[in-house]
Amino acid sequence: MGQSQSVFEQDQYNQYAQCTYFNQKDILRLYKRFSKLDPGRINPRIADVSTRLTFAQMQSLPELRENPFKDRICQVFSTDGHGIHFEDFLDMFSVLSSHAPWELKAAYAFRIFDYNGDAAICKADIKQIVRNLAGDSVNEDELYEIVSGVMQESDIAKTHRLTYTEFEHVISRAPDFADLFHVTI
Ligand SMILES: [Ca+2]
Repeated sequence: MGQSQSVFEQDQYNQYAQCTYFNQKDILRLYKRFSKLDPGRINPRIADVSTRLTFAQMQSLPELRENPFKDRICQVFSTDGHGIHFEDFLDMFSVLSSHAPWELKAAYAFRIFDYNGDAAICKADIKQIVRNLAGDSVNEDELYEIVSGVMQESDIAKTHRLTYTEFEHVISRAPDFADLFHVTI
């Protein structure tokens, strides 16, 4: 009975286990969850690494539903920018898992927060981050104050944008940061 449950070849499990923080059992469990998001197209007993879930399907996961950065998380983990196939799904859960080190989460957070993809966190990015976190409770003046405050304090090199090192410094002092990029599977 055990063999019929295996779904992936042993080599495949080994490869996934090497690239993630998961063991074979976790990987199988995640595959079941992946297939459940689109049961009409994905058979939970047959390995399918090409079918892509839509971002809307992904965001129905309780782990993402309430996350203010769920759109960006999907975009960053999507290999093709449009959908999430199983390996993207596995990567995402691995980075968000409690086993992933803070530094890895921080590196992904940098990509997630870099809305315009210029490899820096600029004022426009910070504005968008605060908007996502605070919603309409912050008005334009307050937003301006927050962005200026972050820049004044953290833009050490005075480039009007935060490099990765400067960004790491900001989030290392933000106690809620880890909660945004942490799920339990
Ligand atoms: Ca940017």
